[in-house]
Amino acid sequence: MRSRPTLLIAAGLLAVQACEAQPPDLGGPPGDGADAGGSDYADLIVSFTEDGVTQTCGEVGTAVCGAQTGNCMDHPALGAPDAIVYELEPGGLLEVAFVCRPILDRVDGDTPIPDFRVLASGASDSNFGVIEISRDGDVYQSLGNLIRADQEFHITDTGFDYVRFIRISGAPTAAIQIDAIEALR
Ligand SMILES: [Ca+2]
Ligand SMILES: [Ca+2]
Repeated sequence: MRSRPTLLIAAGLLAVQACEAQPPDLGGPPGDGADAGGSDYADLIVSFTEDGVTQTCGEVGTAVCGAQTGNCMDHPALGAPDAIVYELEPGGLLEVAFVCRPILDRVDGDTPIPDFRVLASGASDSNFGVIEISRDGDVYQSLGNLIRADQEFHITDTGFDYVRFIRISGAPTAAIQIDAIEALR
């Protein structure tokens, strides 16, 4: 019995360590969420299109790390890849956020290296998605087209050194299957 307080303290220290995050310069919310250590995958679905109707399920301004709410808790594009995909339909839109930890612009000396990856299939030169990125979920910049499976992207050319939001607008002809969106660390 005497060892129990020690164990509890040790468990508490481990929990604190596990919750430590690298705070972004945006003043992000490291702290209490289940994902507070920083997920490498989109941790918030802001909105998406289903059967031509836009579903909104994330309040951008009040988003808290690890606290996806609404009807997106089980959204197939949320979190790590699991082979369960979201069908981005023609004309549709998927908007996700990295609330726990933003996507950072990575460089290797003078060499830019990719910063995030869209784990998807079904995209091609003729059946593409348009990728846009944003810091605040309000002002977006176009980053190019999603034209192949598991394509990697650089945020460097936009002038952003980090972003939190990615928006993918649907291809003109057929659906694109999106499993997850990964920040490269
Ligand atoms: Ca980069
Ligand atoms: Ca998935």
